[in-house]
Amino acid sequence: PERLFFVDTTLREGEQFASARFTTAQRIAIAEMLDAFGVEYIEMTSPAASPQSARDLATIARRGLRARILTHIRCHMADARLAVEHGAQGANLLFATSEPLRTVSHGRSLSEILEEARQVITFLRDHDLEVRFSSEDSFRTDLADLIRIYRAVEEMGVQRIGLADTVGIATPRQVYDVVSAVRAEVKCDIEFHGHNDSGCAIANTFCAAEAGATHLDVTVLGIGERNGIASLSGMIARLASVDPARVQRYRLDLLPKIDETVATMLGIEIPFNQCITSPTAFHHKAGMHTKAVLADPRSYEVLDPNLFGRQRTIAVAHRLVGWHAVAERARELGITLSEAQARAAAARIKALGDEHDLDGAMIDEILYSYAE
Ligand code: HCA
Ligand code: CU
Repeated sequence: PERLFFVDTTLREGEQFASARFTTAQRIAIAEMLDAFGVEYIEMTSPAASPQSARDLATIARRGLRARILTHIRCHMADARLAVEHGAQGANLLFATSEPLRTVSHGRSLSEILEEARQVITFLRDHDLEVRFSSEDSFRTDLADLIRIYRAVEEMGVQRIGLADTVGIATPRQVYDVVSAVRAEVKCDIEFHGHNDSGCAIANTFCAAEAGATHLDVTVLGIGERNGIASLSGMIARLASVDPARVQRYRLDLLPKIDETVATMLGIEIPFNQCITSPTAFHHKAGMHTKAVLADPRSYEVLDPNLFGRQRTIAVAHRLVGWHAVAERARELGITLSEAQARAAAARIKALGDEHDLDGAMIDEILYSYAE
């Protein structure tokens, strides 16, 4: 199998989403669902963030999940000690390296950053934690600086370096190029974290994997700061549409429940454009589409809904309906229509649909009128 891992950060990046405030029970439920699904890593909020975050990290780290429990911390000794004390199995270290963020937010030179990093990385490795070092805002960081940092931290003993498109500015091609350049310079694993400000989170994360990234950051529904990062269902869809074998190790049928559960916790609906789990993800409407899908679903479905415990819908209660879809609905009702009858029924539905909204009951009534 390919070396590709999901780092689900719903319990860290996702907690930075506007309406997120998970209780302990909800954090446990999310971690257990993700673990059952099969994500390899679960990233949790730093124990330095709040007392409850610290307790919940310890609780979930002790739970014996298959997924490794990581915590996302600043590259400081104080945070590193807390990560160890609370039982994290790995630490995802972050440091701002781009010009805009270094001057605005941290104001330290690269040499200062690396000096502190050495101490923190050594301490964490001595305590057997898996360590990742990520450059915040990697795509506005000078490439030579980036490579200098990654080579230095690799030499200090990290298992993985991370590239973060913190502001969602990177283009897919740029991600491919930068990750390829970094891939050529380090031997360790590479993580990618992509924000969605310009709508490229999934594309960018996929390009990172194509260029050799091994660890992909996702959250349930893509929640996170602002409009979030790559979603778990989106990345599964992206990989499965290339080759379903790439995701067959996951419990794909659990995806709808995971997305629904987290949406409910957040007080939102699953977005209509969410891959796989949107209510309309497998909804076919226009006559040309429904005719083809009824003949062979692969005509307009790149993903098989059954893989994810979902079903397609063939919509008939609207004016774009085609007679094939009408005939199929009649068959479901046990009514046999001739082609001429199905065409006549479709014409009726179209005319009515021009006048007002339709629903399934109205359509069935029309079809029953042909049954006598
Ligand atoms: C942030 C941090 C981060 C970290 C990503 C990472 C980002 O909230 O700014 O550690 O890889 O997007 O840079 O989420
Ligand atoms: Cu982020």
